[in-house]
Formats: sequence, structure tokens, C-alpha cells
Amino acid sequence: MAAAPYPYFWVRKMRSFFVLFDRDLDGLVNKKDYVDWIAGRVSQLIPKEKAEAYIPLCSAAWDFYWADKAVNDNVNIIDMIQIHSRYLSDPNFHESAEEYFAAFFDSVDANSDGMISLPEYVAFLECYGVHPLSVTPSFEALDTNHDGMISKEEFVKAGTDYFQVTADTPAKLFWGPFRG
Ligand SMILES: [Ca+2]
Ligand SMILES: [Ca+2]
Ligand SMILES: [Ca+2]
Repeated sequence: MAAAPYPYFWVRKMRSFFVLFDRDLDGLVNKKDYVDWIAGRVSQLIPKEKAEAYIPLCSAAWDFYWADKAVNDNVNIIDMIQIHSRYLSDPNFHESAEEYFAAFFDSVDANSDGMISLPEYVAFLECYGVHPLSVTPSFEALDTNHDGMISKEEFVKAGTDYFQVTADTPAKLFWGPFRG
């Protein structure tokens, strides 16, 4: 079966997201990579009550976005791209993604002041194994009004744009350096 002709740059974004989790480079991502490894880091890097909200969200995101295509709990890049292509075809996906990112925002906002600061974003991406020195370009890309903070609106827009905009936009840096 020929691969579906998904937009090229969008495919690169999906690859960049996939490789964030495939840390052993075997071409497969499983729930352990996507939830357990991150949960372990979240527990160390963000405040306890924030972590307690974040970890179930990761688990729900795995079930909602990845698990349908899991074979023996593993998802390969072809299946990952296919399942994430629902962002491009299913209008309901936009709404669910907005809800996820709004909830993620509340966990990343460690001091609950309604804004994400650079140190808060550093802690968030450190949970995904991104080096702190690599976070500033992402933070600047998301801070579209250049006030030195990431608002919930900026965060949700970039997070959803990452998955549903097919063009090359600054949202590609949402998860740290672009790897696709
Ligand atoms: Ca792997
Ligand atoms: Ca904050
Ligand atoms: Ca801002």
C-alpha cells in the first residue's frame, strides 16, 4: 500500500515528535517511553500537585492519540503519522487538542500565576529530555507578543499548531529543537 500523501513539513513535525520518545532509537515508541519515563522526570522537575495532574494527562494522551495503533504496546512512525493525521481530517480533534494543551498549561505553570516563565518552560521540556540550553529558542518562538512570558493562549495556539498546521511556522519549536 502506498503511503498517504501527507504534507511534507507536517510529516517532519510528526517525526520530530516521535524521536523525542524513541530514546533507544529502535524505531518504536511504547507507553513506557511516552508515559512512564516522562512521569518519572515530571515527579522530579515540577511541583508535586502539578505533577499529579500532569501524569494522568500523559496517560490519557497516550490512550487517545497513540494506543489505537499499538502492536504489543509499540507504535512505529508510519502508524504514528497515520493516527496523528486525524488532526488534519477530524474537526473534533482541534477541540480535544485545545483542551489537552490548556490542561497541560496549568501543570507547566508551576507557580500558578497564569503565565509560563522561561524557567517553567525549561522544567517542562527537561521532562522530555530537552537540554535547558536548548529551550530559549522555543520559549522565544512561543512568546509571540514578546512580553517575556508565555500566556495560555500562546501555549495552546503553538501546541495545537504543532499538530495541525502543515506549514513551517515557529510552532515547530514547541517541543524543543526541531529534529525532523
Ligand atoms: Ca524505542
Ligand atoms: Ca508561572
Ligand atoms: Ca507572551
